[in-house]
Amino acid sequence: PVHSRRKTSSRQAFTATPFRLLVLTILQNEVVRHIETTLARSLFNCDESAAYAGTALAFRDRLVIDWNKTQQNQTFADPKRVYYLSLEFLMGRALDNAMLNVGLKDVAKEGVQDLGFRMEDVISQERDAALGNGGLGRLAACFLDSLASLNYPAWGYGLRYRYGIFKQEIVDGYQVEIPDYWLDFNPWEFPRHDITVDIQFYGNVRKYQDENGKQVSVWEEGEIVQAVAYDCPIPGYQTATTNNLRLWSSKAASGEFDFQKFNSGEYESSVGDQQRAETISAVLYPNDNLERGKELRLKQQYFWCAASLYDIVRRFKKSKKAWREFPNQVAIQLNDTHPTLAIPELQRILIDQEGLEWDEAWSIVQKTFGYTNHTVLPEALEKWSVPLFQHLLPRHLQIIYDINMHFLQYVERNFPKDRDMLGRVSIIEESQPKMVRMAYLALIGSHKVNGVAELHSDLIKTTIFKDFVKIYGPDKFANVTNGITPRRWLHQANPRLSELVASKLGGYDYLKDLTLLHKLEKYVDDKDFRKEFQEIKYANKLRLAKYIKESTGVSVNPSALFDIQVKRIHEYKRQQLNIFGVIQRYLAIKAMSPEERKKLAPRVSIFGGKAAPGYWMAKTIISLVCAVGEVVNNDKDVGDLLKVIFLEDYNVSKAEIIVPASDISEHISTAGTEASGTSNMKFVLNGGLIIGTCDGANIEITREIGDENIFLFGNLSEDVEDLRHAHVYGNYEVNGDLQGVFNAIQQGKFGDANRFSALVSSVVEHGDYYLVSDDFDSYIKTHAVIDEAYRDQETWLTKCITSVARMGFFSSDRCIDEYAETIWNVEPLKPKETNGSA
Ligand code: GFP
Ligand code: GFP
Repeated sequence: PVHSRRKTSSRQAFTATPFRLLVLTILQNEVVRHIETTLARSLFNCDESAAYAGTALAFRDRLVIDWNKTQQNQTFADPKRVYYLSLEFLMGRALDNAMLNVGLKDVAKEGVQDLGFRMEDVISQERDAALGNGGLGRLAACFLDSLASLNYPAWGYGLRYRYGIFKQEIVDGYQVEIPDYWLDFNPWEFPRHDITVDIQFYGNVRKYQDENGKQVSVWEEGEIVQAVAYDCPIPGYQTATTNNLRLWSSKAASGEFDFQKFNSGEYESSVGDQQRAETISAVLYPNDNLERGKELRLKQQYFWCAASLYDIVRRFKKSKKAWREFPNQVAIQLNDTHPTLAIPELQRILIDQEGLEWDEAWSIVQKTFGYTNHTVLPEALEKWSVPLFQHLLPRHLQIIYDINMHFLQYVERNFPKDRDMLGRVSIIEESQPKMVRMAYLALIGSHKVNGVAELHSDLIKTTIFKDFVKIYGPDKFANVTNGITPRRWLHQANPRLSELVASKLGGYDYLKDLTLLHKLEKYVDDKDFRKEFQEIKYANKLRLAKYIKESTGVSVNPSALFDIQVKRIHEYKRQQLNIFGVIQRYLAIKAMSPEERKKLAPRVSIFGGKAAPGYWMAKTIISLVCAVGEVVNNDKDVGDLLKVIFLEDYNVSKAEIIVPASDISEHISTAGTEASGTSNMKFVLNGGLIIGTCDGANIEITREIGDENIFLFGNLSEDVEDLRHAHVYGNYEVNGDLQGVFNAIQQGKFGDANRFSALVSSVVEHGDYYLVSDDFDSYIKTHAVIDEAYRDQETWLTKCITSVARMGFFSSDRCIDEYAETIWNVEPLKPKETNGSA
C-alpha cells in the first residue's frame, strides 16, 4: 500500500491467473524500485508524475533488452537497411504505445491501480514529443511504428530539438506562442556521448593535382560543430523488433567554454561559441509552407544530413564490402526536400574522401536515394540562395554545380530542340540572387520520386515535375498513398472500439492486417453490435465534451452533431471556409421559426490547430473562430443549436481524444492543394463520416468506402486554374449567402470588423486564390444534406460501420510494404527470440 488515494484493489481478479499475478508483481516491484532508487522518492509522497516516471522506466527497461537484441541481430545479419531521414518526427507520447506494443497494458493498468492511481492520469503526465508541425511529421512517426511492427531493419534520423513546436495559448482570442521545453524528464532517449560526429561549416575549398595528376578538392578551415547522438527505442507491435530513432543534438566541438576569455573576466562571451553551436538543434521551425531562407535552417539541414550520412557510411564500412554494394545495403528515403543535402554530401564523401570517380559515385548516389514529395504549392518548394550556400557550404555548392552540369548536358543531348527546357529544369534558378532548387536536386539525385496519394502523384507529373517526366520517363515516378498506424489511431485512441472489433473478428490480428476489418460488414445489421458501436461513439463524445468544458468552460451537448476540423491552420486547408459556413448557420438559425429550429440537429463546430507565428492570415482565421464562438456560445436564443469551440494547443495526445469523438470531420482544401491528408483516415477509422473536397486521399477513401458514405462537395482540381483566372481583382461580387456572412462580419457582429477585413478582402478583392466563394454554395448545401442525414440515425450508423469496415487499405503497414517493395527493395528481418516483455 503506497498511496493514500488508493481506490479499489483488483488483486482478487488475478487469483485465477498465477502467471499474470507473477508478471504483475514483477512489474509493480520494478515500478516501485524506480520510484525509490532512480527517482529517489519516498513512496509516501509518490504523486502521479512519479508514478508515470516509475512506470515509464520499468517499461523502458523492457524495451532496451529487445532493442539491444534487435541491433545485434541486425549487425550480425547485416541486411539492407532503410534510413528514413526526416526533419520532423511527431511522436506524441511514448508510454501508452510502449505498453500496447509490449503487450502488457492491462497488467500495468491493474498494477498502477493497485498503487493507487488511474492509468489515464499516469499516462497523461507525459509530455508530447512534438518534434513536428503536422501531417508530414506524424506520417514519419506512423512509418517508424510500421517499420518496427513489420520487422524491417530501419532507422529514423532526425534532430533533437530542445524546443519542439511551440505551445499555443489563446489570449483574448489571439494565438500566443509559448516555448515548448519538453526535455525536463524524457526517459525515452539515451544520450550516446560516445557517438559524436564533427560537422564542418563555412571555410573554403582548395584544389590541387595529386601525384597521379588527379584533381583533388579539400574543404578547409571554417568552423566545427559536434553532433551527439540521442537514441530512442521504437518498439514494434507484438514483435521483439525494436528499431532505433537517432536524433542529433549540437554541441560546441571543444565541448567547453573559452577558458582564456573566462579567466580574463569576459564571462558572457566565454560561452558564446558553445551557445552558437547549441543553437543549431535548439528549435523546430514552424511551417507556414512558405520558404523563408533562414541560414540557421540550412545549417540544421546540413548538420543533420552530414551526421546521419557519416553514421550510415560508418556502419556500411564495417562490412568491408565494395562501394558498389552500397545501394544493396542502404536505402535512404528523403522525407520531403529537407534532407536533400544528403545527396551532395554522399557524393562528396565518395569522391573527396573515398577517392571514387564521379560517375561511379553518382550512380551509387542515385540508386541509394528515394524522394517523397508532400506538396505542389509552389511557394512551399524549398530554394536556397547561392551566396548563402557559397558561404556556408562552399564544397557542396561546387558539387551541386557539377551535378547540374552533367544533368544539363544529358538534357541537351536528348532534347536539342527545346532550348528553354534547360532553364526550366536547371537546379540553379537564374534569379537575383541565384537560387538552388532543392526539389530538382532531390529528384535528380534519387531513383524514385513518389507522391503521397493518387491525385497528388498524378499532379506532380503534370505540374511541378512535368519536364522531368519527359527527361526520365514516367517510371521514375511512383505513388504511395499515405497510411496511419492502427495501433495508435484505433487501439490506443479508441480502446473500446478496438475491443468491440476484436470481439467480432476473433482477436486483435486486424491490428497487424487492417484489411481484416472487412469482416465487420457482416455485423452491419447486427442489433447488439450496432448498439455497442453507437454507445462507444457516445462515450467518446462525452469524453470530448468533458475535455471541452475543462479547457474552455463551454458546456456542449454530447448528443449534438460534433463537426471537427483539426489540423495546421492554413488558407489552403480552408478553415476560413468552415468558419464562414458556421456564421452562415448562425445567421440562418437566428432567422428560423421555432418549428424549423425543432427540426435542426444541434451542432458543435470544433476547431483546433496552430498557425505559424509569422503567418498572419492564419492567425486571423483563429481569431475569427474565437470571436464567433464568443458571440454564438453566449447567445441564449441559439442555445444548444450551435456551439463554436476553438481547442487550444492541438497536438498528438489531444488528437487521441478528439478523433474518436467526431460525427463529421472536415477535409475541405481547395482541390489539388492537399497532397493527401491523413487525419481524414483517422476519423473514418474511428467511425466518423467526413465532408471533403475531391482532393488528396479523400478520393481514395471515397473509392474504398463508397460515395454513399462520404459528403463530397466543391470544384474539381482540373477546374481550379480556370476558376482562378475567372476571378477579377477589385470588387468581386459573391453570392447571397456568402455576402450575408461578409455583411455580418463587416457590421461588427463579431467585434471590431477591421480585425477580420483581410479575410473578406482576400475573397472579394484579391482574387480569391483558394476559391472560397466558388465552393461556398456547394459547401453549405452539403452541410444541409448532412443535417438531414443525421436525423436518420439508423442510416447514419450504417454508413459509419460500413466505412470502418472498408478502411483496411489505409494502414501505414500497407504503405511501408509498398515502399519496401517498389522503392527500397528491402526485406523484413526476423527477430531473434521473443521480446523482453513476455
Ligand atoms: C548498433 C547499435 C549499437 C549496438 C551495435 C551492435 O551499432 O547500440 O551496440 O549495433 O549491436 F547502435 P551501429 O550499427 O551503429 O554500429
Ligand atoms: C503534408 C501534406 C499532407 C500530407 C502529409 C503527409 O502535411 O497533405 O498528408 O504531408 O504526406 F500537406 P501537413 O504538414 O501539411 O499536414
